[in-house]
Amino acid sequence: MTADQLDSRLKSIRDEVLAAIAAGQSTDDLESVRVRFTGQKSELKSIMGELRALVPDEKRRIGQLANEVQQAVENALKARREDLHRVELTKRLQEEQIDVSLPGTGRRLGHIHPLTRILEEIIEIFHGMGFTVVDGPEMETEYYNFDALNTPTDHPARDEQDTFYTNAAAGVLLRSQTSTMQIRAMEKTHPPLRIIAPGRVYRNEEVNARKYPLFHQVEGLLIDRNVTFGQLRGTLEEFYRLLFGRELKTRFRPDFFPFTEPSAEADCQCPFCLGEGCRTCGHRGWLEMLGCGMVDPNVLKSVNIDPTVWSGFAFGMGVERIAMLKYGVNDIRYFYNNDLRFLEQF
Ligand code: 2NM
Repeated sequence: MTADQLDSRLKSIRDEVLAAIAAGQSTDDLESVRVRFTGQKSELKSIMGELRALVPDEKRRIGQLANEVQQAVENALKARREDLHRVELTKRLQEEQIDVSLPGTGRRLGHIHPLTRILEEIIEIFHGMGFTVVDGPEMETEYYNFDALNTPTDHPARDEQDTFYTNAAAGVLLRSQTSTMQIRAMEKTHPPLRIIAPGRVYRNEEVNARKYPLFHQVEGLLIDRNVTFGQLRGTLEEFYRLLFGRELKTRFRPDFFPFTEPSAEADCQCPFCLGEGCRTCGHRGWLEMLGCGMVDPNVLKSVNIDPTVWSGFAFGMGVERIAMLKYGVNDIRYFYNNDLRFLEQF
């Protein structure tokens, strides 16, 4: 090309690029304009190559024009890029605007089930008196649930009417008490021994306000030399005191359990009326809290503990029952219905 042709070509390239830059709608657009018009394979680059063939004067004139075009394109790109960047930023800022004064998306917090809470409280109290927790299977053998606990084969509790037998194997059942764990602990640990066994137990009973086929028990066991009924009383009184937050009298009424002799129901003075009589205690002034007694020598023998050296006391309580008394709940089914109107009160 002649110098004049190059001159007019450069000018038309300049006009074309500047128009393309002005028309670019994004920083991406600008980048492709830049590559197309000023990149290695662009016409501008090849025109620069042709300058060598010109005479010095023309070379200077056209070279200068080429530099001016190059400079103009760069300036235009830079300015347009800044414009577009500002537009894009403003758009983003607008789109991503947040109103910090809006209320947050509330997250509903759950909380501990009332039964778990009372269970933890009971465990904590006995833990403070040196009892450790033992835990074990809910599916048990007749041996651990009945035989080792001195329960004769013809005892009504062993009836299919009362206990859930499984078809896993002969004599495999759902434990009806957590004393199964006391037996397992005594088999493994030499006395002295101080344990509580909290957990689920199962009894085949018709559901009503006070009974549910699944419930929770905490059973306690202390084995040592020369254990007395007075120590049992002291332990239970301390339990009532910490559970209800005040000093309360205890009352024993004779009862019978196959695994203790003598056996008793241990009541405590009603913490709500202090014996005056109120709705919670059914105007009796006393709350029936738990069963207890001195461990039967036959139970100790079944786990090879010498009853002439060792003696002990044991007790067992229904956790639902205690929760009902403490929280004034009059129907055990509330604990299992999962009705939030009930659960949220705790
Ligand atoms: C109760 C009442 C009285 C009891 C007995 C034993 C064991 F394993 F030592 F024989 N554990 N728990 C016991 C005694 C349980 O529940 C009402």
